[in-house]
Amino acid sequence: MIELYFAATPNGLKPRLLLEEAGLPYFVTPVILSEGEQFRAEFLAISPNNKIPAIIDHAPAGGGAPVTVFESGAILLYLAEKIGRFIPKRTADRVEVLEWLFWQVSGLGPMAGQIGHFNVYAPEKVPYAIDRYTREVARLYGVLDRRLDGREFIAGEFSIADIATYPWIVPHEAHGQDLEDFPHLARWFYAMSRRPATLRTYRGVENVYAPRAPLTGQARQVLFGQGSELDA
Ligand SMILES: N[C@@H](CCC(=O)N[C@@H](CS)C(=O)NCC(=O)O)C(=O)O
Repeated sequence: MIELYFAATPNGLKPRLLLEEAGLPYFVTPVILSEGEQFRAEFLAISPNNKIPAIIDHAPAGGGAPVTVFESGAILLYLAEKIGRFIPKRTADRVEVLEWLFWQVSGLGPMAGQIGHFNVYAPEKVPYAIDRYTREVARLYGVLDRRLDGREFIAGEFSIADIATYPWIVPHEAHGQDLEDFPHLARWFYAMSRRPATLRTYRGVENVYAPRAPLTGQARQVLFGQGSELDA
């Protein structure tokens, strides 16, 4: 059984989407980020970067002690390899999936996260930051739009590249993007939205930014006030 340390954020929803697609048995351990549960010692032992998602595989392949994994990209890869799905075996096909998986976790996710922060959470409007990150996310959407021209999925068959990317397109309005500007991306996005596993994953998830807004001063400090020392 897989234990998923989860909050309903784009990164949290990625492994849940995979688990739903795969039909793998799992249970959720909620992590309330605004209350600082990500800084608890038990959680840090699994996820030293104090971020969700993380998993514990209580029944790893071949037996042995439970396996813990943090970082959404590593989790998707671990689970895909465990079940032998959503990641091709052939080297050339596999590397394409990995390219787009890494593109998502190192580019789209962090940049969209920044514009989400400045549009939704920043206590004042910072025009330079809003302009900088809106443009960068538009550039990334453009890259993905061109990639999806003539392709049903991001890399070959449906894969962890699609699973990683979809939750970061869901909040496109909060990211200042209009899908009408990206027709190939829009076609892929609406097809992804209609998949039964997507519908199950997003049941009850209205707005990934809503649960944490408006934030109390204490929650704001927990989420955005951390320095190098653990002080939560
Ligand atoms: N690179 C990480 C990013 C994870 C991440 O940013 N998680 C956020 C929620 S989407 C989080 O746990 N934030 C809590 C905090 O920063 O204290 C991944 O892909 O797993």
